[in-house]
Amino acid sequence: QQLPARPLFSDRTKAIVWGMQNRAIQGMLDFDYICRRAEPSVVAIVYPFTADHKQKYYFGNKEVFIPVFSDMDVAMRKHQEATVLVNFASLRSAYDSTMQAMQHPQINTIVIIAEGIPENMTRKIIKLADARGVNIIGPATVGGIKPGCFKIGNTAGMIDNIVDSKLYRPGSVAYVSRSGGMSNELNNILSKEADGVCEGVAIGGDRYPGTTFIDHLCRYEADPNVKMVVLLGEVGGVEEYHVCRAMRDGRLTKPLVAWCIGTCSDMFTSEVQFGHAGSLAGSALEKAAAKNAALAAYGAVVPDSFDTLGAAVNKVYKKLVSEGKIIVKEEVEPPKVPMDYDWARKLGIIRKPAAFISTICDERGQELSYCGVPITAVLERQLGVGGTISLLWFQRELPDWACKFFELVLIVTADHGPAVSGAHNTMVTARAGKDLISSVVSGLLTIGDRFGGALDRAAQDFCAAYDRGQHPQEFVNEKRAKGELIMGIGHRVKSINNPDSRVRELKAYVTSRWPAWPVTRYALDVEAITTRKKPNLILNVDGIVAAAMVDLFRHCQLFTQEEGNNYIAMGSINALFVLGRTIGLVGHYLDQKRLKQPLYRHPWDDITYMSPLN
Ligand code: Q5B
Repeated sequence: QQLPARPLFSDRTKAIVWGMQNRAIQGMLDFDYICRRAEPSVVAIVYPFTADHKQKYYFGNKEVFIPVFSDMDVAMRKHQEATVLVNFASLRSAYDSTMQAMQHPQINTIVIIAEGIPENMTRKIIKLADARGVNIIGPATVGGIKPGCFKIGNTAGMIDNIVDSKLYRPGSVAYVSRSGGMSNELNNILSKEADGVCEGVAIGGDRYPGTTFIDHLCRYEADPNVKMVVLLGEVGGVEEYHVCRAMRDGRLTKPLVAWCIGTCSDMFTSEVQFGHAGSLAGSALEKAAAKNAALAAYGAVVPDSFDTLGAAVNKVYKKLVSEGKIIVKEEVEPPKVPMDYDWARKLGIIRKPAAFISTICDERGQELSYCGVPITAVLERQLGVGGTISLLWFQRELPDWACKFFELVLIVTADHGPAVSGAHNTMVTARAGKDLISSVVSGLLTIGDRFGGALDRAAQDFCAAYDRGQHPQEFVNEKRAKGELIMGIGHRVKSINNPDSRVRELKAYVTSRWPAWPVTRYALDVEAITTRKKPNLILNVDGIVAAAMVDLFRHCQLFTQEEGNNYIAMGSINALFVLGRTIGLVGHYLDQKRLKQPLYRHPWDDITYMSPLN
């Protein structure tokens, strides 16, 4: 391919990037900023796997939005100022996207990053590119860089590396290499041994690169800002001989320092494939040593080894300076790019108070852990739902009898029929066509003092009365005198004549397994008094769980009294009912949906209508 003599990139070059390569794009914008470009070089992103939207980046410390298009044709139409496509498409889609991009005459340069594109496809790309006058850099390349103007994708690495190699302003040396990694090395060498890079391109490691050494060297020849040139070739291929011929014919006249990597291939008894697809010597001519000898023979400065490449560059550079062909310019500090928060934190140079603290679980490592216990251990040790509650709610491993109690509570509170407030609300909501979460939440929101939410206050009241040594009769009298209901006492349908088997089971469990249960005893004494007044004023399910939990906190020897009181005050006992009843509410929701129940409308004859005027 014969490249035009005009430069590929300027400080006004605008590019479209194919692929959601956020880091690479931010890297390009950071480069633009330290080069003092007036505007970011990336104008649009093409990514077929997302809806059109805008993606946020930084230009210096200003936030900018770059539009993302799912359709390349739309991106091209809306951003006709773009002349470059940086194509991060995978090896599977790079061919199609490159061919599509070449249908748009606005695009004059396409950089193909993907490695492993089948060679027959690359050759088709090159054929069309030749016909359309499009410059292809790659495939299998990191790209290239033109200091002060434009950076392709991830070329030259992170911003501190770019600053270190003075890539924010043009130098006098242009280079062309195959390898992207080695081009980074060249950026460094040229900033130390000369006045830095004027332009550098890595043509990529494939056997058929879209553009070759000679294409770029001819461009550099025509560019008055380029005073000397570096060529970093490698074993395999014959591209370097085209360079020799051009030197011989006088088409390349600028001082050229050249080295072909892979001279060590002679030490192997068989042919060795180096890193790139193209780096395999098919004949003696393709060996690095042969190519170095030819380059030297045609006038290139060829060092003894890669180690002395820098010294060779320095020698040529100094000569050009002494001849007045390179005027050393005064260094100007580049603007500072604000460091990314994540990177600064990684380097340990900033600290910030966390917005949240979490002490119950950690999902960041290899394995999720509940309060320090890996999830596999929770399973292996069969800690069960009760053990999981013990870890996640109470941050400690409670004894087996306590964990089993939690499970028992969940079972007995899971449901108490469709007539109770919570289930009723869930069913009405489900029948109004709402989703599972809305329906379940509407049921949960009915939980309160009168229905399923009396546990915490029952625990507080029973234990406070017990602690102050108040006789149960006095406690009942005091409550009556204050006009207060006793939390945990009373039931709409259950009574001493129709006992609540759930309470019976819980009572049996607690009295047989608890090391001590004085508060439960106290609550039962209260029940003995209230049921004398009315048979339905029994210790209800809320009351028995509440009293048992106080005894659990106090006698399992794993909580201080203060910790236990705090857990009650925080609402942890009500939480048991909430969790248990959620199971039933989900059941009621599914039941209504399964039965395809219609919208519920309460019958008029069940409502007494009274006008305030009557
Ligand atoms: N009286 C539970 O009341 C209920 C009294 C009392 C002193 C009391 C009531 C109550 C405290 C809160 C509580 C949890 C509203 C209940 C649950 C889960 C459930 C539900 C289910 C499930 C029932 C009649 C007479 C009046 C009252 C007096 C009533 N309670 N005195 N202390 N605690 N309890 N909630 O039947 O002289 O005639 O004026 O608020 O523990 O929600 O299955 O349904 O699993 O889903 O409507 O089990 O006890 O009685 O209010 O008409 O009162 O008894 O002062 O006396 P009732 P009321 P008087 S378990």
